[in-house]
Amino acid sequence: MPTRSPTLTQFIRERESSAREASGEFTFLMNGIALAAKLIGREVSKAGLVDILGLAGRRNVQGEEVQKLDEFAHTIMVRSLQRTGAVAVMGSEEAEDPIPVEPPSVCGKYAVLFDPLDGSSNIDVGAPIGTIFSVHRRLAGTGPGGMADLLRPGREQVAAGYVVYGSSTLFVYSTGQGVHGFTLDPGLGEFLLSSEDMRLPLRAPLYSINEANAAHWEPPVRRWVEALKAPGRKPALTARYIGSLVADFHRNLVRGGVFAYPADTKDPGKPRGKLRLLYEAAPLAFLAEQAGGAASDGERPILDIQPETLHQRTPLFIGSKDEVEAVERFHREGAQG
Ligand code: P6P
Repeated sequence: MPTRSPTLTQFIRERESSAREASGEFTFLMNGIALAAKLIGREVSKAGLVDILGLAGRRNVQGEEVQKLDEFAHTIMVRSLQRTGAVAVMGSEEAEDPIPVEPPSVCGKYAVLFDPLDGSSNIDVGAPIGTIFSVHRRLAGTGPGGMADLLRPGREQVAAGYVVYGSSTLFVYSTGQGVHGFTLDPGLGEFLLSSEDMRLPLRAPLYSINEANAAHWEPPVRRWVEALKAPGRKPALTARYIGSLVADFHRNLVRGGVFAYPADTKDPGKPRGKLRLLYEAAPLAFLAEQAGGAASDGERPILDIQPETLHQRTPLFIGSKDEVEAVERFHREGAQG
């Protein structure tokens, strides 16, 4: 008895076969990501039981302590993508350099960037964490891909999505034909369609920002946040901040809201803020625009930024369109002094 809701694979085949070459390579790619999500989710759900909590005793390219689950998630993503036969090169938050797909693995036509386990600082407190992925078609050529296939503006993505490992495991993606959400049925081991064509409400009922950094923000950001909290504002906003980008973004996609991680002067090593462009901001910006929202670095759409380095950071304002447009206005006014 087929399930009433289509599985992720069935949905992709129904939607994608009309929209791209019928090679099925894209379906293999998405199945590979979904398999990695199931494997990572299984370990995340056991994190408290198995000795994989705590630090792996080394620092990643970002200079951050690597949690053992980060390492596991990275390895699972690399192996699963290599085995799809659909990928030419990968970029991972956990790897300084591009990871070309080389024989005996079969090289495919996609370049994939990912944050294997975002929000990992929340692993040992049971808060939701996630995987974020961004898919480009490789530049012309065959054989293993390289950095040029990865350093692409977000506008060129052919797909993007994320997985939330929370009270349930959710898989949300878009190929430019709307944003669709799936929920893992652990008994079946399948992601089943749970939210078709998700839309971001225009007005934001909530804002999500780490106000502990307020003293380090640029003046336009401080003025924007003060306007969000102004007495008499209609509708009054509430504040929600989980400190896990995927969880904060997903809540806003479902309820409406705006999330911000601005540039700040707190860490001289991170003048452009904490979040990364290629495998955090750009994929989520793709989803936000697909859902009728917006994403900006305060001055221009995230999707229009031409990346220069694999791990470059960017300020991020993302979610309900009205508020993203408002923060850009504050930046323009600020520039006029
Ligand atoms: P802060 C998690 O470590 C992360 O990279 C994102 O998931 C999250 O949005 C952000 O950092 C939280 O940073 O400085 O507010 O703790």
